[in-house]
Amino acid sequence: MEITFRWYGDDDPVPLQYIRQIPSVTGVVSALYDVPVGEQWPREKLAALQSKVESAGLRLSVIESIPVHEDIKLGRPGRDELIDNYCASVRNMGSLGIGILCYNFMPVFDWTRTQLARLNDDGSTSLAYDHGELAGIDPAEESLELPGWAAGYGRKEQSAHIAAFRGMDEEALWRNLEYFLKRVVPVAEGAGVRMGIHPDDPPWPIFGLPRIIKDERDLDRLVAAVDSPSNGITFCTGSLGPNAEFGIEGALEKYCAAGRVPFVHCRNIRRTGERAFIETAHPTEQGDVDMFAVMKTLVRAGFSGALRPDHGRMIWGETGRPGYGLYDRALGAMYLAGLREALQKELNPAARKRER
Ligand code: DNO
Repeated sequence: MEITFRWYGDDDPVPLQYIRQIPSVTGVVSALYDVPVGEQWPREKLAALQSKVESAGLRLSVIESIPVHEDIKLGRPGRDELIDNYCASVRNMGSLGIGILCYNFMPVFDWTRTQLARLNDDGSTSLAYDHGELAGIDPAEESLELPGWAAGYGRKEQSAHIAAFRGMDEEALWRNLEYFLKRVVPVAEGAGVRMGIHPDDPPWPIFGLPRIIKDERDLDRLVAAVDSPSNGITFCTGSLGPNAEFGIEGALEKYCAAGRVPFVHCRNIRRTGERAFIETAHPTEQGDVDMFAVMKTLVRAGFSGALRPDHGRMIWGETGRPGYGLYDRALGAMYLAGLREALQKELNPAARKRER
């Protein structure tokens, strides 16, 4: 199991050198941020990213994400060409030995929060979500700044997309996801790339748009859509956790046993009401996700994929990209590394022997 850290490229206020200094972190999760959505990712650009990461003494372990063009999600004419481009990008990743791809199939908006800096008692700030507050937000409003706001599309295009998805039911979105997977997954398998869909975040519909990767039933349907180890899940505890009904450990155990979890996002949240939560520091006692149980499930399963600390709070006066500062995520990485060592030594005597 490799501990990784997300890096947003040269514009990231957190340099690769700092990531290298976090004990136990060996892998980087990144992407090409300057290729327009829908176009092929050139192999030489990916290779340049990879060598930059490697010259900092790290490994480019995961691509998060190659965005899926809205026309694919809408099932519009033209999607076949866009899917061909997607396949070419996946092949290029694979040819460079980058073996994990995280992607999502959320219409228009990726992850969404209603507060970017909610003040905690200790002076730190957290990302937070309250469905009641979202009801008062008009996504066509220009002054909004939400972290998962669809980048890469102009306002007009975005409003047109919203209108198109509002006329679509979940079943139609499923059919478009299945169409996409049936074409891309075999290519990924051939290229040695394991794809992991990111669950909808939060795990319910927002702004009247359909969302389909919310719970265990959805994840079951996803893995059944194409029977391949390359058709997997990015198991994000903080996206699935806001739904109190979701049994994190049971589901994680099941999908790991099926070989469908290439990548894990460890994020803790505290539910603060019906469809409301705040993002907390990583340790179990800080939130509603039992991080010890998550790590125990992974160690027991012999998980060999990548995991990363997910969103952190802003602490020690840090400013930066919401959820993606250095300090709290680095603390998260250390905590996860501590759990991993303790669990591996307890549960895997062979590893303990080697340790001596
Ligand atoms: C949020 C991230 C998501 C994720 C995409 C994957 O912090 O987990 O933006 O990268 O949903 O496509």
